[in-house]
Amino acid sequence: MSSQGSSGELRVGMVGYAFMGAAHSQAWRTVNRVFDLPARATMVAVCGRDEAKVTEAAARLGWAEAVTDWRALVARDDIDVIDVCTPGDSHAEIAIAALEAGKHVLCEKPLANTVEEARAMVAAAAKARAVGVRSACGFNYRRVPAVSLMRNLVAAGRLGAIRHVRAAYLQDWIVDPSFPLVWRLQQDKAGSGALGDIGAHIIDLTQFVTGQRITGVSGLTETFIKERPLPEAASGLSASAGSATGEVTVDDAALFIARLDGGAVATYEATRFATGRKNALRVELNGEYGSLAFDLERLNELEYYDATLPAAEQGWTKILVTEGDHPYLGAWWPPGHIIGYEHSFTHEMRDFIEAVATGADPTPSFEDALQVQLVLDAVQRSDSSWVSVAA
Ligand code: SOE
Repeated sequence: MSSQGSSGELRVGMVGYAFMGAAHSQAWRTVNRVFDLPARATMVAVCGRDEAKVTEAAARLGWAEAVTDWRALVARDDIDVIDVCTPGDSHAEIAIAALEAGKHVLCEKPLANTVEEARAMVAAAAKARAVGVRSACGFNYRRVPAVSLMRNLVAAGRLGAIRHVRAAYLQDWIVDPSFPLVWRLQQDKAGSGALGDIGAHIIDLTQFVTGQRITGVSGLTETFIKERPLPEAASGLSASAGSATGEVTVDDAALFIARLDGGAVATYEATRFATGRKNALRVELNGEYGSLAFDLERLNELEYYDATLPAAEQGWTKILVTEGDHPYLGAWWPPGHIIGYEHSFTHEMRDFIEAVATGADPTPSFEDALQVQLVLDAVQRSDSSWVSVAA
């Protein structure tokens, strides 16, 4: 049976404290101040290998304690939740150990580096669920209010049958060939490159908003810069270059087409080489009664085309997703007052706490995240189906 603090308290231990760790900390700090929830999260301890750095991070991010041994952390009686914010190569080991120790687990995306690891995590989650221990994967963009609204409109039948899904996640932070070989560019640490890091987001998000699952893909991946300087120092997405170089072992870009089980066809593009595009996650759905379009760089808006209106009145409408009736927004600011990137994590913690405290399964489940992993794997394998154009 899972441990639990005094009634209504969830005592959190987080492993990892870089970019995602900071985003999660911000959310754990804020969530109970904004949302009225059946349990209160307490930030008990943050874990990292470097004692000086994790001690500094604990003070900066708001954790009561800094520790260096994650195995000891997951074994502690005063911890109810383990939040895994490490690079992908340690997700499976930490999450499985935590579940076996009866801790609820929130694990950053992508769930794992391989399908095999993801399957083992799903098996551990299923065993733990049988004794009331919960798990979820942190696909935070599901929790952007405009994305939730998109899903609600699709589920209400406003688009009818969906014909096209068009998704892209475009970044440009490694366009410069002298940008160092950080862990996100190393296959043994990250599993894959743009594909798993940001492609995973659009796979999850499109399946979430359409309610359809990808059944088949055909794709290609490319690594434009094959060698980069090794980092001298690195944290999150920033790093300084040393003089030695190393091989880039992941994709810089991944593109694929797909079929979904509800009959839609889809295109996906994930790249870190879209010069000028900083964090452009875009999804457009075209259905028989209308279309919806979302762009993360304008996350307080959702575009809607209602093709059921008289022809003379049809046109794209920009819905400002800033009102109290919109998902999550009633708890924040007065109508019209916009929110940003970090709020998606606060909403993630909100939903996680509510589910755990009420004995429900939080989403996306490890099973949902395994399905994303299977798509990533299929895209990588589909390179072999490439057909050359005749000379
Ligand atoms: C870096 O590419 C990154 O921070 C991803 O790791 C996150 O998952 C994404 O939300 C933003 O970009």
